[in-house]
Amino acid sequence: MSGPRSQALQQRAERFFPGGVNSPVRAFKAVGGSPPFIERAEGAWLIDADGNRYIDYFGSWGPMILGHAFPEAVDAIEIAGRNSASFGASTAAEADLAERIVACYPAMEKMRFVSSGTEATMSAIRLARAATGRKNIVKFEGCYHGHADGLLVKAGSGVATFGIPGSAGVPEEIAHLTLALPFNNLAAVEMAFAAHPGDIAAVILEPIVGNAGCIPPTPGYLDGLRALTKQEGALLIVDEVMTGFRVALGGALELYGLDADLVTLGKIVGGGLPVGVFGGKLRFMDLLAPSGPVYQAGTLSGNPLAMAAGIATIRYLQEHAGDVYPQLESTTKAVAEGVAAEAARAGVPLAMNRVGSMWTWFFTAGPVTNYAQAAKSDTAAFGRFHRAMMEQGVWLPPSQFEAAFLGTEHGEAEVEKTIAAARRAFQAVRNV
Ligand code: KE4
Repeated sequence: MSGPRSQALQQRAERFFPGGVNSPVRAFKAVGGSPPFIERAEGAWLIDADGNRYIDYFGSWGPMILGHAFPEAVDAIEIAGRNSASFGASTAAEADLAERIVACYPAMEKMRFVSSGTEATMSAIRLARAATGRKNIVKFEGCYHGHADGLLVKAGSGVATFGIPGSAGVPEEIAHLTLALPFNNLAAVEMAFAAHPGDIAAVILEPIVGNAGCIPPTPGYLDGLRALTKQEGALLIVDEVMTGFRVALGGALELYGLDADLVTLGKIVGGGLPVGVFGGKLRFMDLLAPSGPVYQAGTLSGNPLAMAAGIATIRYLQEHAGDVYPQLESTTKAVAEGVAAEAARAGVPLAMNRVGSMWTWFFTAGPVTNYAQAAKSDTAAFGRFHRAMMEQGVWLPPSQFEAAFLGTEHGEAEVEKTIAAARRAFQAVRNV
């Protein structure tokens, strides 16, 4: 339960912002309780306006892989800030970061910086439509790629029928250009291409779903999508906004040896500052203005403070990848499996999916290999668990359908505290 100062801040915020927040998930609607307001954070810990401390397992929704207030990023932002926050003109720092990105993502032969993941995926789709002269897009249920109209789409009645608006304000005409298919089901994609031959511009996916909770690709699925899109002349857009630099230095593309026509990045690449990136093969990227006819622009694209934070973060990950990723793997394995063991001991049905340092405890027996199976989770039980963990100073993502993350500053003390808190929290889950 948040303290009196957070509650007062929430009341003030509700005067200015719908729901008192600037992004819906922060409102805790899915888990109940009122959201604490953060005053500062350090390492693996958040400190709220009432001085309460929490172990942070969402890390700004991914970016804080090196912990909060990572010293080299803080220093870099401070130095850049003294030279002015923004120029609206080119700087060396943009290519400095791009050089580091392309070293990790060779598929990104050229790229462009934007200020969010939404801008990155929206722009990648526009490029794909221009490159193919086709209008339709395939996405997957449970995958979230930001809030551009064409991506806020729910599955239509049948696999081959086009989407229906997933949000008020999205016109049917736009939703009908998107086909939402079940993840981890290649036959559904084959059927869609058969039903719409020569009409599908691109397939966009989270290579490891994070936005339905963590759902890894089944063996062969990604390679199957790559082969199918190549055969059908459609682009494969791999959205690594969440998985990029998270599951490996080279993201899911490195982990699964996958090639992509276009790739999107965000979150970690900006070190916590607003950065999105879209990039890919030269023949597509050179269609982009001012080289080609596809328009895309942004006042703060390549912002010098964001570049500085991104460079400091990616440089550290590149220089220490041999230690960072094994450490993240072992810490995450310990906490994810330790909590799952407590659920089993308490007789609470739980399916745990994990890839590296992104994972989800689904409150269902499982397995969870697609959104329909994830949706069987007992979200009320997850809500009770979330509230009981918050009361013990452990802040999980406030939704059953989100991935949890940890960073290099999470250690044994945090793991032990989390498992002990879960032991007590599962009692709260059961005793209703
Ligand atoms: P942004 O526009 O929020 O920077 O990025 C959109 C986006 C694109 N692609 C993937 C795979 C993403 O996960 C996201 C954003 N992720 C959510 C959390 N699951 C952002 C948190 C929020 O919406 O407040």
